[in-house]
Amino acid sequence: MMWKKALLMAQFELEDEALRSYREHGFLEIRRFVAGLRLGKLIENVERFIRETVPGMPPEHAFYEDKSAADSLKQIQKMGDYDPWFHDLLTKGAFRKVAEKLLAGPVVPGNLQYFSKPADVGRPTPPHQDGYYFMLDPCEAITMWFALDNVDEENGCVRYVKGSHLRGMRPHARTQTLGFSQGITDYPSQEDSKFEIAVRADAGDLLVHDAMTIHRADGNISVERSRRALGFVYYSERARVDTDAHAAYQKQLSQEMKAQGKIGAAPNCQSHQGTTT
Ligand SMILES: O=C(O)CCC(=O)C(=O)O
Repeated sequence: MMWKKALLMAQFELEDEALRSYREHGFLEIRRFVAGLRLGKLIENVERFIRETVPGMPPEHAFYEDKSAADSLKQIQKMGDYDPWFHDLLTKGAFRKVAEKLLAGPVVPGNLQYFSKPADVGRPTPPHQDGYYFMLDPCEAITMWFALDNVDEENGCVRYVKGSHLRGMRPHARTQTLGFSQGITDYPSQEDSKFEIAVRADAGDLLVHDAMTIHRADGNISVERSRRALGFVYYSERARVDTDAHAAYQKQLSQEMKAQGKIGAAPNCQSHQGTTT
């Protein structure tokens, strides 16, 4: 398993310029973070997880656009809790090192998620700030969005509002979007429109954003291109979670989703810390 060792051991140096840009803009693009054979193996493992592990997962950790259609899988939560390969990917090696660098110190791995917008049916991601879901004090955390497909405006690339991490938490309220239950109510402001940028990515690229950075994505309007990604969440060790508030929120959310019949394993298909559900 040399390739895996290589991925976990990868030395990744962030230039001072990249750090400066991350602090100023609230996000960073790291091109070809994983490439070649290692990328192929990573994607193979995601496909293995979906084939072998998802069917046995509790419904609140695997969501579908349409519960009766296995190929409409939209989101997986807590992959590291279900599979040692993904546990290692989250907790050891290159992804964690980037988090430690950007958060300037030790981190707590929070979650490893799968985000999919299946061709034609993948719906938009509402504008939000991850920190609103995380309930941290201080709000020091990052999310890394790792592209498994080439993404652009057609299949729903991520859009960031440059500098929004420096302008405070915006009001959020419930949305009808499964997996992203909270969205910013007064979006877009003039400033949002002015500073929003669509970030295209190729498979293997890593996009990193601050927990305060506003981001969203359009739906996937391509009829044939998938739009798959992994999301890695890390908290700074300095951040404290309001665990009671978090647990109460997640319980209520889970009940609402069950009542709407929106979660559960697709019949024909063989946490919440760190989630944005
Ligand atoms: O994949 C998406 O559409 C959004 C992902 C996201 O919101 C995140 O990574 O925090």
